[in-house]
Amino acid sequence: MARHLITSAIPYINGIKHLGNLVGSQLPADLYARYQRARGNEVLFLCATDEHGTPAELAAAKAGEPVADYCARMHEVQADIAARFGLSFDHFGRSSSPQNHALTQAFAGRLAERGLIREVTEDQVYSVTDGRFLPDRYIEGTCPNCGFEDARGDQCDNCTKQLDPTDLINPRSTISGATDLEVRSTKHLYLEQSKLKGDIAAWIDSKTDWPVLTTSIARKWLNDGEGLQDRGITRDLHWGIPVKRGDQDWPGMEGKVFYVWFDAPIEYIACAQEWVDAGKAPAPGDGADKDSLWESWWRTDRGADDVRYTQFMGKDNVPFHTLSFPATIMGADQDWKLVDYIKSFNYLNYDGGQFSTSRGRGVFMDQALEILPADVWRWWLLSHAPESSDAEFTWEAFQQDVNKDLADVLGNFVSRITKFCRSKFGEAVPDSGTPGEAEAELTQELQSRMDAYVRHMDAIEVRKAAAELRAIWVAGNEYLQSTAPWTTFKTDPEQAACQVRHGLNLIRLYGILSAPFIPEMARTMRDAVGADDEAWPTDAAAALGALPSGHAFTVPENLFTKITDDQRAEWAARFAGTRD
Ligand code: B3M
Ligand code: ZN
Repeated sequence: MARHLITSAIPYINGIKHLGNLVGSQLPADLYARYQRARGNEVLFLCATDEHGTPAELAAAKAGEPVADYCARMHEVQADIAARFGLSFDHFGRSSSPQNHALTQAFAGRLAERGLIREVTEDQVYSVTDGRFLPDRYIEGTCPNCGFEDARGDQCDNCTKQLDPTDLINPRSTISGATDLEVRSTKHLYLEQSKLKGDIAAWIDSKTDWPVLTTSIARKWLNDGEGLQDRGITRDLHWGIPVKRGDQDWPGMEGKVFYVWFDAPIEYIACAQEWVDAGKAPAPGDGADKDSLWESWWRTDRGADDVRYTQFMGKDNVPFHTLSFPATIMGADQDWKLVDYIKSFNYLNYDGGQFSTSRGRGVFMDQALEILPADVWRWWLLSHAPESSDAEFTWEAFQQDVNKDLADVLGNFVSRITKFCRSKFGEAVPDSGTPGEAEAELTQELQSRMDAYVRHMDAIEVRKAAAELRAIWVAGNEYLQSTAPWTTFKTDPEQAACQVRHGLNLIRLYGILSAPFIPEMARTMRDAVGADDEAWPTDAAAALGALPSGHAFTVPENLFTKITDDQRAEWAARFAGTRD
């Protein structure tokens, strides 16, 4: 039994993710976790909410709630939606957890001990009215270059000139509109990543099996002009993890917090502790302590050397996972596990443009579930995962694809075979007839496709795996079409019984093979044929004879009702604009 640690990029707390976010991290991570579990491997699948940073503070202020309350509430909202999407996290944690506070502070202390942190004094804009330093993008004013009045502190969107906040004419706070801004000096901690550049470059070079998307982004950041820069890991904010050296105060750092991108990946580790503390981990063996339960996943000196760790994320998160977080891990030099494989994704676009959280453009996770079951989305999104290039969601393609795959091919197959059997042989697997050439061909095709499916799933080639699964469904449909038991029955009922028996066994096979993609529909299929053994089928011939004759089955509800043209038009209109 192999051990798989799997994490998805942790979604920001402020707001609900759109389907483009979902298909770029949480959904493929879930596919892989479900697959590895189904193969009988040990899996720890973790995700969490990313709760710190200015956007969380601002969203809470907008909602009129204290930020801690806002985060607690939104965490529950996201956890609920994730569960309804069938995302099978072993734990859905919070980057604001006490475990992550302690661990983040411990990492900072350790990095300082290793001589990798220096203190830097900087000038920064302070808003007296807001009582805080303002990040560059929360300052607006008139562009000195083109006169545009809403230029941001980091860049003018009108003439694209890169700016410093101090360049702006009549600068104001975008939080309050206040104009009483001053430049004050403030001290920050910098992680000296540049000292680790050689180690990180060698490590990336050793990852010859990684997706090109992942390594090309990493190399670009390592080698382009600026290279691996030291980076500030503290901020002048109220909400976040207080800057400490382990559990000691850090002189001069009072009132400051760690930068959100410093603590967020550390939450991958803290989340395993949260999983243990929530009582979800299996009981420790004799003489083992509680810490060993999470350390055996995360510390190579405590048993994690046989763990394979896979991360999933959108391409915009790749630099932080290939450079910054590894710099934290390597810099600490404490046998923490480094990631073994990073699966990254391009973007999914929406109907001729981009999904946009700020403009509410596209379909968001909660809205998706209001109109269709999770499996329909799961199937379409995964079978169109933006792996080799950006992909595009259009309502026409969506309607056409899911109607064909889930209704015409899969749903139709299940319903025809069960209904026909019930009407001619009753609700039990019939026993008679001898398999012939058609059955031999079916077995052969299934065997080669099942092998390919497993190869693609092992390699996390999501689209290829989906295409192979679809072909496995099609093979059953074509078998049914060509053998036509309803015709056979008129002249040779025994032969028809044999065909039906194969069909019922195919439903069971589909109920297992399809589960990582469409867990609910897969369960419906398994329940219909009373399949309780979910062991992963590797032998097609054995799988086609798994259900004994006389074994009872039922005719299931329609797996999926087709999307009508009216529905499609209604939804296209509903999701074109701004969400309220
Ligand atoms: N929260 C960005 C995002 O949601 C960020 C990922 C953190 S992963 C440690 O896409
Ligand atoms: Zn300008």
